[in-house]
Amino acid sequence: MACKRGALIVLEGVDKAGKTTQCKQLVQALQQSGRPAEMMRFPDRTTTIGQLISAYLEKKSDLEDHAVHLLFSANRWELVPLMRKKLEQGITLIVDRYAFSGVAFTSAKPGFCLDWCMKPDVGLPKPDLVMFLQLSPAEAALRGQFGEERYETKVFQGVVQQKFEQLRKDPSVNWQVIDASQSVEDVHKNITTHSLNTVEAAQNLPVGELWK
Ligand code: Z5A
Repeated sequence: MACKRGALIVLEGVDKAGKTTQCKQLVQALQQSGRPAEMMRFPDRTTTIGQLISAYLEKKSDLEDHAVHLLFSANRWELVPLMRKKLEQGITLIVDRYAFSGVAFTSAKPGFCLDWCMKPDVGLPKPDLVMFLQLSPAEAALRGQFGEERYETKVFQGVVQQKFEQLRKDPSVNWQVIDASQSVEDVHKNITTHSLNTVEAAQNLPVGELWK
């Protein structure tokens, strides 16, 4: 007898918006309320593909821009069988970055358009909810300096922010913009409310296909 499926919930946002902090707290809150939940993050640096990506982000290797975009996408696809299995088992997945980061970061590079960047991720499991943690560059700066990894510069992050804005205009995706400048506790309350509604709504619906 099939059980009710888990929801696929994604947190997106620019650098230092608090995605990881909120993903962890949300998983805990769902578990404590008796709803099975697990966290995933992309890139998943533990796989063979993820290790190539990690070396690239840490600037230990250089990869051609199209090639690394396809690796980020392949890193999601390789986890799809596991994601589907967990969702079918009734486990809600809280995902730290997904295809939207893939598109926003690559399309922020010269010579790339959104359309080309979206293609490799067409058909991925479609999130039931994507929460975009909105934070201005000035507020992000208060949370510390940028790190040493690739992409961690003010100018590049500004272009990434604009690309996310373009992606959020797509009505086929259930976007919720969250004010990430509030305290950790207030952001958590807001995110939990949206997530509980989504977990209830998703349980009797099939998993959709992204951008199809
Ligand atoms: N990338 C890509 O190019 N293509 C793809 O397909 C994918 C990703 C999936 C992965 O970085 C890089 O890969 C990323 C995009 C690119 N590049 N960049 N930039 P990552 O996943 O390893 O790391 P990250 O996602 O960049 O982490 P982050 O953005 O730096 O952090 P965060 O998860 O949003 O925030 P946090 O770690 O939870 O919090 C940051 C700090 O702020 C920390 O000190 C917290 O204590 C503090 N914080 C959090 N919330 C608050 C509030 N509410 N108030 C005050 N302070 C707070």
